[in-house]
Amino acid sequence: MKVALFSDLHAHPFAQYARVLPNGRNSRLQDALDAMTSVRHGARDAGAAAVVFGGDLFHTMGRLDVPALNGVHAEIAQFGEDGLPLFLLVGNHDQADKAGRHALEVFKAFAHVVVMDEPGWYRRPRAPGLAIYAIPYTEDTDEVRRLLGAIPPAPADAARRLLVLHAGFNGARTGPHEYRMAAELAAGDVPDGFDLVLSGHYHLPQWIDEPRRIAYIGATTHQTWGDANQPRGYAIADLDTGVLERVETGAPRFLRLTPGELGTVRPGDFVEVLVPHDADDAVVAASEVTLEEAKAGGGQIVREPAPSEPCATRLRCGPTTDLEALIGPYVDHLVGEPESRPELAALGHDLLKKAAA
Ligand SMILES: [Mn+2]
Repeated sequence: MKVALFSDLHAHPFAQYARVLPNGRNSRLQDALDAMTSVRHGARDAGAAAVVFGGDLFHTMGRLDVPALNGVHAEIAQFGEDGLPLFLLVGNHDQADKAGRHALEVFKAFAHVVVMDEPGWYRRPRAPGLAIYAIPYTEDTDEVRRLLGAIPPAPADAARRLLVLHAGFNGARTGPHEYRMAAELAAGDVPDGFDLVLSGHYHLPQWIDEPRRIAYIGATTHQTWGDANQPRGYAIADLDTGVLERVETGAPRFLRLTPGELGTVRPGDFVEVLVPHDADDAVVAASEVTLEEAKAGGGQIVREPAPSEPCATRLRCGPTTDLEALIGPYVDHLVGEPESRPELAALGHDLLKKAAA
């Protein structure tokens, strides 16, 4: 049995590099909607029994952008025409308040959609062999751990069992701008008995554990510069073999490249071209032309920072030396004029005393 997976869509009219399309829509929102179409076609072509979404359908917490809601609503309706059951988990960005209200409520009206907004087992007659235990996002990791320890037995007639959550896992790699939870789950918190454990939340698709039992689905598209050069897309999971096939959508990517790598740019990509700090203006101009010829959707040429002076000397202090003892050698190292050193050293000692108080 195959299942199509996507997560962290964050459908939103992002302003950066956005154009207004002939249909009046923000192009960055359209990119997310087109990615949903890719997931639907990928699921159909793979013969998937169902589609599972790992949370964060929308971007802005607590309120819905009207074009984003209408566009996502229309895409979700299309999944029904293909006869595919669509299981939607509530992520933190979909939540509106602590009382449990969320942005996915409206989709409960679709017969093919299952909104997983409470911990529990979820099933659909169209995918009779599949049972999904879902844990929607909560910031209380201890509560998630408690729920994981108290999962009721799976329905006996379910041949395949998935666990889907939206949580932070210890050891996961995250992008530079991603919010990392203070207390995270460990792979060992997840009980056995599932064919696959899937999480949304962190945007980099990856396995969490060595036996390849727990995976981050990863975000569907690139959203910000924090995503640069990282893989994004959807996945087709074969629950009989445990193999997860990752598929990129055609959505624009955020890329940071050298001029020599510009051949990898697809039309529409957002590209930052890194040139050496001392590149002459001709190199910069040539890169600008190449970027334009590649039909990038936006971007710029950036000079790399000049390399800092290599460290010629080391303070003669061991790594375990206490801070008090470091001040003298540090001031000697930095300050050229010997007559100003005592005053600065005294200031340093004074600051340390204040900091310790
Ligand atoms: Mn999230």
